[in-house]
Amino acid sequence: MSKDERTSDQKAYDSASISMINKAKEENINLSWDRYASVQPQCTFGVKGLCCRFCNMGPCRLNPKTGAVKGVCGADADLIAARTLTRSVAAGTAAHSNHGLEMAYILLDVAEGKAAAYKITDETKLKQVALDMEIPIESRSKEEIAKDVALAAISDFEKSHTKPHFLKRVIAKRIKIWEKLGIVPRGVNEEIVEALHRTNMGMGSDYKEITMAGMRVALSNGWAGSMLATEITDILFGTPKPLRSTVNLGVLKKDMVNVLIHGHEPLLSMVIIDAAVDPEIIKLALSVGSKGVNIAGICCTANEALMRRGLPIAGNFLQQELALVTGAVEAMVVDVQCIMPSLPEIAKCYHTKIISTSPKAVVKGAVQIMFDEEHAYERAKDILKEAINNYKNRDQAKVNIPDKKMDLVAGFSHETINYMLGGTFRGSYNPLVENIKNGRIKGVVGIVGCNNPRFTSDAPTVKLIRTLIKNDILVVQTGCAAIAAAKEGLMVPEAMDQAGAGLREVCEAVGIPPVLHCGSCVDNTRILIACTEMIKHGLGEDYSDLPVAGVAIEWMSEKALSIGNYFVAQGAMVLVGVQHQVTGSDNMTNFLYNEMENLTGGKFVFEPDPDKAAQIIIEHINKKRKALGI
Ligand code: NFS
Ligand code: SF4
Repeated sequence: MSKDERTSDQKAYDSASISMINKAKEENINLSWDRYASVQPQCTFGVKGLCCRFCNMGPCRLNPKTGAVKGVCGADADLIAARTLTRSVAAGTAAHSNHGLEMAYILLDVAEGKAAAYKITDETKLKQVALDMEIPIESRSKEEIAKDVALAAISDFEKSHTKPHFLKRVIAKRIKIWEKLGIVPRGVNEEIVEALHRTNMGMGSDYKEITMAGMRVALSNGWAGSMLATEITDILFGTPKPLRSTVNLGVLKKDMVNVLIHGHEPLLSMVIIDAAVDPEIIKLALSVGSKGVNIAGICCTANEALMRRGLPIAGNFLQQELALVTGAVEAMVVDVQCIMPSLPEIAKCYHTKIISTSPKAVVKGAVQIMFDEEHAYERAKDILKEAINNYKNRDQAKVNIPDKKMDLVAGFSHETINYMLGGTFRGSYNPLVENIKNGRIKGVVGIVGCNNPRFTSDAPTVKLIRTLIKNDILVVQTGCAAIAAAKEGLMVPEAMDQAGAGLREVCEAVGIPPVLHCGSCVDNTRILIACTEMIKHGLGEDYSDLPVAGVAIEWMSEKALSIGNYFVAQGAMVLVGVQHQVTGSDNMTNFLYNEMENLTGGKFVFEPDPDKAAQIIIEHINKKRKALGI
């Protein structure tokens, strides 16, 4: 396999990652960056969206130079690019939404007394959600309410020809825009199925229509699939409140049994955190000569547990392999999504056990301990015992835990933002809106998504954030991009020193960092709610009026495509650092990056350079401010 010739500091930004990349090289271990090099050159037909494999007359690769301007069926570049994109958006929507559906079924089990490891933790949130779903709450037990909420949530996925309940939360003017465009979303499963149907061979051939269907399926993610995942997770595990924690590979402990939780659904991992303090588990951990069990996380499962329990985070997406290279991990417990298939192979170089827990994501070469909600606590203990018994196999000669970790404050749900910026007695978005109007805060930018070996991992995200806060732009974050910023110390109140004078003043008064961790990728829906609140508190009349933008500069996942789409459909500008695979079609490129603005008020912008990206965003925010007369 060919190696990535970039130096380690060209591959990753933080020193902990760099040192583990070096260690992997010494130990002859291939990482994502090496595999990225090995697949070069990447297929230009794929990159440009000019390859269709949707039927068996193909695959058809279009190449105008050789006269291949249409597929066998007659599909042109516009159509092939549009269909491929919309299918990816449907797949990303499916991932987030299937996770949301899973949460809804657990809530139903809890309401029916069938899942002993879980309970209704946040009754206020439960009631709020019930009210938004028009479910009665007067003189009813929380279980009765929860059952109706769960059933209503399930119907948002499974029922056809209905609209998701949370569309009631959307500003009316925006619904009118969607009605005009024909993109008011319906049930999530229906939207996904229809998107797959629409993109078959011999279906519609209008690229714009198919792209807009992609917007609609994404909206069903934003206002149903992902939003339900967030709300139900809050109900079951608590709505996040600010708390302190630590981040980066240095959270692993030399003298403890290290267990990493990795993936996206917090159902098992939250119970693992509880089980780790079970006297039986502590006793066992001490009996093998360790000082106890240390749990830390990777990716969004980690973000979920960080937000609600202050769980330390070992790293983001591209650090999952590096965590194993420390040689100090007894078990990495994986559930669903963003789990590299390479993990078991790398784990073999050490004593680490990869434990696969989701029947939907059976990882080959892993120990299989399948999650089961009725016996969640027992499964969690089984997993911890497996890890503890593995401690004796740790080869100290191979252990190197980078001495690098950073403090952070996380837990910024939209309720928290409301409460913190609104003052002690009465939460409100008024002060935030006032600070935007008076210019102390120029705007709000959501910086989200993945990291990607195409870049020096995390570098563009972090550089962009530093420039934006210096220019008085408040940054809100989710996903792996949030972990990237946290590692650089941007999520502690002291980071206000790096902010412009106006933003600094607000951070100082309220005691918040200039960069707020809002959670996992499904929690981008918290940003939708925050934007809605800003409008309700007098900042413009529609989402497209707001001085805000979205960014997923290092994105790689189809989930990020779906998120980007729902923000553009909402009326936001979304900046990406990797172009959509549509550039072989001038029409599609123009549609997404220009013309879309005339339809939804939002559009995609492509700019991988963080300095130029910052300028584009600042100009955009200034333009929106000017239009608002502020
Ligand atoms: Ni989001 Fe979370 Fe990370 Fe990207 Fe993957 S973990 S759901 S997809 S890589 S941000
Ligand atoms: Fe080729 Fe059309 Fe089949 Fe796609 S759907 S593979 S373009 S014939």
